[in-house]
Amino acid sequence: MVVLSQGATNHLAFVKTCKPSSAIFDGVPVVDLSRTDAGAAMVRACQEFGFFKVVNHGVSQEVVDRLEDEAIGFFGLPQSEKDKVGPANPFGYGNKRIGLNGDVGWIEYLLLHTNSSEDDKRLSLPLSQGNQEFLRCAVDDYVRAVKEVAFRVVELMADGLGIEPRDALSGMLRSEASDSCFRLNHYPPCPELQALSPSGHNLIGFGEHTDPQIISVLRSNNTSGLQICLPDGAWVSVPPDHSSLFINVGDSMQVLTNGRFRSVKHRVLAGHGKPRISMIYFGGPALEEKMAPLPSLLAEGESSLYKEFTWSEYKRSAYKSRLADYRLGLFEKP
Ligand code: GA4
Repeated sequence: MVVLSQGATNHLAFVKTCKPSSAIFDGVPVVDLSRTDAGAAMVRACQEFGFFKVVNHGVSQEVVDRLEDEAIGFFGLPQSEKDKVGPANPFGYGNKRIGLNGDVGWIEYLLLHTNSSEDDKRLSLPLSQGNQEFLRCAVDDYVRAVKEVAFRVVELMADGLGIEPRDALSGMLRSEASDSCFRLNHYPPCPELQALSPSGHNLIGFGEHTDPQIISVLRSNNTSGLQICLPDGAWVSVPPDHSSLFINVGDSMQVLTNGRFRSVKHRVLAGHGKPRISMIYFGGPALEEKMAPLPSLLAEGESSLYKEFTWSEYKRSAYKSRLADYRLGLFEKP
């Protein structure tokens, strides 16, 4: 029998589990950004999985390490200090509650605007105090570097798909008005709860979902937990790789490519022995941007699979949904 301490039982309300899945995905597509066939390799990966990893991405290890150290420092602060930056609504510090509609997970996080002055306005983040000032700087430096990767990635995708102009996608992300955000996640280990299900990873850290934006660029420490859903519906674990960046196709990219690229359903399992730290840039378009297939991509006679909507409308609808909902369903043509 597993005996839980009072502290652990209080936490049970936030515990969701899923069937253990031990399959390790050894087929993660790898795209080397220094190769001339990078665009074609991305197109193949996005059509099949909506997911791949990038090597030779050019983000300096020093910038990554500094942010990871700052993140560890922030999540290590006393709860009362972290709570001063919360609750996330949606920006700010969140603890076990995800979004605004009742989703929970074994996670704590900081959700930030990629434009720090926006955060300062909206959140009155106490980020100019003590070590949080360093955290904000580390975030800004990392985001600056990872945005460059995102711009290159979508430009190579445009090349691979024959989109004209080739900056049709990157322009959306480069725009001053781009509605992008950044999250730092900490999945603490939970040995007591893990004891309830000794078969391994099956506590939900972040439940299954697709990302609403155009693309997401994810980096994690060397701790497993990320799983993606393959086209046949099987969940597989992505081997961690702290020196590569993982790319998720988001719902908006699915629309912009009229379904040629699929947004990838993914989730994170927690409860392993080591804490998992991840940092994710979500590249989105401007609020007024029309979300419709790029004209140069449509074949003759091909019509959009989706009704007309703006990113602002999609975002509003996403924030009314639960994590696992199929959010594009409301926008598909009958
Ligand atoms: C998933 C992708 C990003 O992490 C995020 C998430 C957002 C949140 O955590 O506030 C959402 C989720 C995400 C999709 C549906 C809504 C909104 C939680 C939720 C239940 C920041 C985003 O943009 O959408």
